[in-house]
Amino acid sequence: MKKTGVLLTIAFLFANGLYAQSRLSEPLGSYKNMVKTGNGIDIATENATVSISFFNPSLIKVSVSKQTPDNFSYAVIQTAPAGLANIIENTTQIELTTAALKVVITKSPILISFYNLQGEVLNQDLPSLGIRWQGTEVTNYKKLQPSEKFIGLGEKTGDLNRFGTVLTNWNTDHPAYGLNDDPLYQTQPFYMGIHGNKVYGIFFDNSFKTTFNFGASNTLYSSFAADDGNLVYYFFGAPTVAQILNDYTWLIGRSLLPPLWSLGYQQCKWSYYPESEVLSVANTFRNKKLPCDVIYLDIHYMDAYKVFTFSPERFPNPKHLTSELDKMGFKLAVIIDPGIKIEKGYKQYDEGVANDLFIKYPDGTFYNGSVWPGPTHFPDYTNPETRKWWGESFKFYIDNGVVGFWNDMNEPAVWGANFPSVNEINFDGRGGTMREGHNLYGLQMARSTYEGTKKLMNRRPLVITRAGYAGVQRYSSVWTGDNFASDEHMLLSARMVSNMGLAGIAFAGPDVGGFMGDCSAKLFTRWITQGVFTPFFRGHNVNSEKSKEPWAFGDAVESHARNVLNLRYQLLPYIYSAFYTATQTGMPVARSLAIDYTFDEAIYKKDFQNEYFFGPAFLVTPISSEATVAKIYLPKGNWYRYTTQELYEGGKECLIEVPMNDLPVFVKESSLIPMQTVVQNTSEMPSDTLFLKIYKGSISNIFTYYEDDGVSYEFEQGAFLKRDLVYNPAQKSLTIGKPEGSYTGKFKSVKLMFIGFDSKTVIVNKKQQALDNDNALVVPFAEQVITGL
Ligand code: MIG
Repeated sequence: MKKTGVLLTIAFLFANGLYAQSRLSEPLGSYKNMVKTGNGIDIATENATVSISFFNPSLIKVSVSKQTPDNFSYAVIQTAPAGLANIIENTTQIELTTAALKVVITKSPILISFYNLQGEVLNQDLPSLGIRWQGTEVTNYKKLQPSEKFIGLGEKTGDLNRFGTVLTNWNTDHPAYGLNDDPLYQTQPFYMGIHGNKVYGIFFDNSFKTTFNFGASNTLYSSFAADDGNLVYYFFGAPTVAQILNDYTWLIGRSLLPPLWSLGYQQCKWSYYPESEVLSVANTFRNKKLPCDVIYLDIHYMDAYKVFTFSPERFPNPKHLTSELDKMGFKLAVIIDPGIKIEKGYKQYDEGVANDLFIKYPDGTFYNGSVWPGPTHFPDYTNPETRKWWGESFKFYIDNGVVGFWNDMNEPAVWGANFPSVNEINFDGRGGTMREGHNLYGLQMARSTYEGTKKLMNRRPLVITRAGYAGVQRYSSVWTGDNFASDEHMLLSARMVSNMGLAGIAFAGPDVGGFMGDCSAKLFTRWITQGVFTPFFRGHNVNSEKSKEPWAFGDAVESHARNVLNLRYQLLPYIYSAFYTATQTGMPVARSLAIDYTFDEAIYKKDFQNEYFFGPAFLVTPISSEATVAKIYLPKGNWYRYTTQELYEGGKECLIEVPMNDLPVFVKESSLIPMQTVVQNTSEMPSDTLFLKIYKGSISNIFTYYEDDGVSYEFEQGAFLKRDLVYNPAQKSLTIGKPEGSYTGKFKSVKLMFIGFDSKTVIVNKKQQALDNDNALVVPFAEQVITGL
């Protein structure tokens, strides 16, 4: 008895001690030993392993794990080469130096600091907290730098500068989200910190629920935390936002070159049906001469909401529909939800069950959740077999002439909004639960859709997705989900889209006109104008409200819509070239001013934070619907108001008049803007003259002009036309560069349109040539130097 009592007491004390201990946070602890790994080092600490590896001289991976280090990632597509860092160890610290950065790791306790080669701190662990666990939750606390600003995290609401906020990543279907609501549909766990004249980036590659604190409720730190998993982050130390974006998109992959037709205007509604209504919408665009390329079918096209079916009543002959649309120059896109209706005899259900392709409970039974079709199973897109099967299923649509695939509800959304996190998934053979897989579901669905349709079509599909994770731009475009018809939402969408650009997603846009709520004529006017300067340009409408097609707001709005849609189509050579740049450097199409004016305080002000660049030339200053005068900010330099060609001096705020029929858009001095004649859709050929606007300025400028057939993958074999257009003010010259690639191109000649220049003549081929009354001159679109500007 006595003996048992003692043992019980010991057991009690022991258990109690552990219990007490687990109620506190656990630090990373101090250094035990270190090994060199070829591309970096592994440090054993008291409680974990810290691996540091170098992907390039300013891109460093930090991986902290209590268990076995795990290199699994659906985002990262690169590996670390060997030999980039010089490693010096002494009794108190380890120093790793590359051609661009110095990383210092103190030993007791382990703390990591990143310095530039001038010895200035870019980012460092907060000494008092460092990296710590609470249960499975792991957090890295970073010391707040003086006046530090934070930008990033992709598709989030809120302000451009995220200082003072906490943001969470847990992909969520959030209809009519509020202006500061969080989380939404996407997880883009990448941000940049800005302090002094320094900037750095951090990508926290962890797909569990993650939380970023940018100095909220405390004065000491910014932090990033994950519910579980290893603490794996990538540090970007290149000196500019543009270079960091280049490195980030190199690491996780860049945006695809979209089919040219997807850069036109797109019309959507929940839902156009039956076939006759779809054709009548298409006809209306053509009759009214409103350019448009794509029409969408929303969920009512299906038979009982079963994906990979058409309703026999509403769409008895889909091939007929797509061939009629094709004659009018329209492409058809259809919505695809992940949930597969539980119904014996339904092909996708039977195949999914037979081949074990759906998500399961731990006991091996299929998870059954309800969405539009009623009880459904959910494909496990982390299973390579499922991805292959899903991809091949698109043969059904493709045989019917569908070329656009709109992936919805892939957070995944389920009635009740609580997809069980205990559900098990394949994770490409590694295994895992939806607690880790939830934020990856949209990414893997988009991937399956893209890989399948690309293979079947051998032409570029349009893939759109609502949910995603870092890297989604490798497969898909993104729209900002269920927004609302309000000024605030229109302005928010400008921020969200340029924020997605800061996360490597070039092809993004909102529902123009607002998905929910009535849109006023004025709001629609402003929004369709803003849409012209948005990478992904689609009108959509929930349908319980008033119609939102460009003709639904009366004659005046219709005629304005025609003007701006015409402009969108005239700008396609410019826009397509901007997309090409995004595929090469990660420079987005909608460019936050934080890219080029990172250290200009004014751009972060609430009044100006919606402004962004559309491609290299256009500064867009979104304007609310009731405004007749607006206060805008023009960064340093000279600017031309696009519509009036009036010159403005930047580096200050200014008041501008903003009549409803105008464009709140400025052109940066020295810009080059290639344009074409208006077409009603992209299968119509423009005239064979390219229109090149050249804006006088004092800075040299290179525009990378890019063109290809717009639909195939032949550009990968060199079938493109690429050339630099160079304006050099010092030499008063314009150079049309040497063509690269084997594609001939649509344009035989180029009409040079000089804006802001005094000279009435230029020198072409050593000969003086007079400009016409509009200060323009037509020359062959061939390699040459024009001087005397
Ligand atoms: O539960 O398919 O965001 O664009 O029209 C709503 C119907 C499902 C949500 C999408 C929206 C789409 C709607 N969908």
